[in-house]
Amino acid sequence: MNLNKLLFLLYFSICLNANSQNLDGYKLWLNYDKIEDPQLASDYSNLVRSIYLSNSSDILKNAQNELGRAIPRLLEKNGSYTATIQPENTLIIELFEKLPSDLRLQLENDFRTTNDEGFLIKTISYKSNPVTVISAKKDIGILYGVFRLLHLMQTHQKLTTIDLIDSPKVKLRMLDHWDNLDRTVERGYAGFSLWNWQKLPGYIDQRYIDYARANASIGINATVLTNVNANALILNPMYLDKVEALATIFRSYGIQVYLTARFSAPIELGNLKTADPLDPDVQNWWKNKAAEIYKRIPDFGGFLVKANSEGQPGPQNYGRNHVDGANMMATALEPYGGIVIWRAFVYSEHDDTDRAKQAYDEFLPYDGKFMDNVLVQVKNGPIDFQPREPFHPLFGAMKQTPLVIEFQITQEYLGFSTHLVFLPKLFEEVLDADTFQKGKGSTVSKVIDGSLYGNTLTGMAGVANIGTDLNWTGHPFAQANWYGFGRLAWNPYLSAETIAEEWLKATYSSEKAFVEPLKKMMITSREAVVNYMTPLGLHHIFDTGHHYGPGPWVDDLGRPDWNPVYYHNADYNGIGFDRTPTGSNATEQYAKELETIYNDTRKIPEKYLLWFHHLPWDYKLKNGIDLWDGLALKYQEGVNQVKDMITTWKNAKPYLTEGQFKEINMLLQIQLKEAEWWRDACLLYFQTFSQRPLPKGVDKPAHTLAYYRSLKFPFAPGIRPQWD
Ligand code: BDP
Repeated sequence: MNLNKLLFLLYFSICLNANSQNLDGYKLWLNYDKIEDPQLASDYSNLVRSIYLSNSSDILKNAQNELGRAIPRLLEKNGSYTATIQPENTLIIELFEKLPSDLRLQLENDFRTTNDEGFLIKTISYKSNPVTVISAKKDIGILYGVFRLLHLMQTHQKLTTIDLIDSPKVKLRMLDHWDNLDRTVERGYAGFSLWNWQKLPGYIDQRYIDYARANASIGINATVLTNVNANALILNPMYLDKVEALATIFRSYGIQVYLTARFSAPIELGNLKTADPLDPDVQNWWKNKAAEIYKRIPDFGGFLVKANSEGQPGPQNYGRNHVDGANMMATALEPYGGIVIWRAFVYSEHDDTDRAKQAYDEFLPYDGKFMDNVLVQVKNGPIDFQPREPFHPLFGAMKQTPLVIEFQITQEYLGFSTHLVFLPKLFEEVLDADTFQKGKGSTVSKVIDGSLYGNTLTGMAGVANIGTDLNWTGHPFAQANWYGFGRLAWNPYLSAETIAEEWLKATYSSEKAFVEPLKKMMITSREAVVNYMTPLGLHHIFDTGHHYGPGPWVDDLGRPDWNPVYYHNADYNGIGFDRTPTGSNATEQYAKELETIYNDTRKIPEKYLLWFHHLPWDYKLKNGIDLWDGLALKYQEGVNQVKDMITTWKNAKPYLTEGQFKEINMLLQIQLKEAEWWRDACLLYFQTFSQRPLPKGVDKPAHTLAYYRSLKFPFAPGIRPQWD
């Protein structure tokens, strides 16, 4: 055999070993690739030599199924099970209350710190033999524990003396699907909706089960099946039958189902003349609807409601307010333990106040007025899921109302499913932000996990990026955003780096030489997108409707605050939105400590500069260069960062199959093209005001401004077929 052929075979076998099981990405981070390291393989084989696992419930059966799926793949042998707990067991998986008393005694103290969904994995001794125990208070904790153990194996951790106790810090860890009944997905870029309403309830797609498995593996325990721009039909018996079928599957993975409730449903479905929340017939309609739903789905989670926002009906149509509406629904759900999640994403066409201020102004006065089973869901920033926003001022300010933070996992404003952007970096920035509302250290995470104000109902929601694409999320790296959202909902204090590393190892390879550069690439990817789309605090300069590509010139939409020109305010004097006391004074909605910093151009972090200030083109940035030059260089930096990402990916080739390499390489090339498009279009447009040349180091635009302005995308994905 000649050397070339030998090298080829060697390369080929590395590729196969690197990722033989998951060529199409369907298996997500639940790959369970064979453990090649002989020592680890032998340790893990010892661990599963004799397993006891009770499987007396559907959830526990699923824990057993997962072990049955994973062990043969990881170790190329089956685990062996005993019917009762035995001294020879190497792995005992059982509820705390059912453990033999000498094991219970050893674990009692640890259990004081776990909550109902938590678990422990610990090596102790049983009848003088070492044994690893996975135990929990409830079945779901056992399932989470099993998934964690498998994750630790997948990521090649030493498990010989494991001692791990973990509980979720947030109660509701929720995916919001913006899925329509016709299976289109609003702002969805990964195909159609997973829910095949036509074939349900009779046909149970394997995907429903795999979706639930994937969610349970990262601790997600709630799913809202339908779009916030809701269709009342989902509440009809025909659809509830289908919802019930999904709920049955999801229940066995510890996931509760929620629905979006269209406020006008009593009119549309119940033939009532009004949906006024104070009308007794309306109240009864919702009470009966709740009874009907809970009869089918006893653990139904509740309703998510978008009301009086972007044309959706709501209590204000009847002269009532958000509290009236939310409490009316909460009353209907309360007997069954259901909850209402009421969204605070509101801004009005009748109000010319800075849009960034409106939700705070409207909702703060309601603090303390909602029923106990109402949570208010607030987007991470005050505008709308932009590549970068300061945190929403309601966090920390609303002290008596539990707030759910809403992140967007689907990349409406971050390059759809063609751009590699690792969102946990964005989520982390928001969660770590200090609101100062109860002194220093009052971070958004502490608001969300309830520790700041002592609320027990807590939640984190992510607008899902999942669809029928074979790999679920369109871009293979967008899987990391789903994964990372789940991990942060479980523990908002995790770092984005830890998450990137976990995901890379579970999905691709644990080789350090692969993980380290790719981790770096993932972490930088978020700053890259900010740089090439909206640097230095710019925001909402996207093209109309579909939000694909730049449209900073758009100035002709129905309401001022839908137009990019409203947000960047570029003119011959300068650029940026003045939100200080000389402008909209949105800074006053933050705690004094932050207000002072945000108002002061010398103190404000430059990443928020143009969010809060309108500044002249020759304003001197911290590095001494003019704003115009700095802005242009930031756009260029974003493009350069994408070029670096391409190089990193090329260097990772030995760890990838040809198919994996090619797929992402093609996507990165598109990302580069679009990053250049953003840079060129925005700079050419802003240059009409700055009237300054591009600084040295910034590439010359490929086309004219007129060309960029002429681009139209009538079939860009993700828009609702009809806007109500
Ligand atoms: C905007 C989306 C729109 C959503 C809305 C919302 O463009 O499709 O309906 O948010 O969150 O960002 O309600």
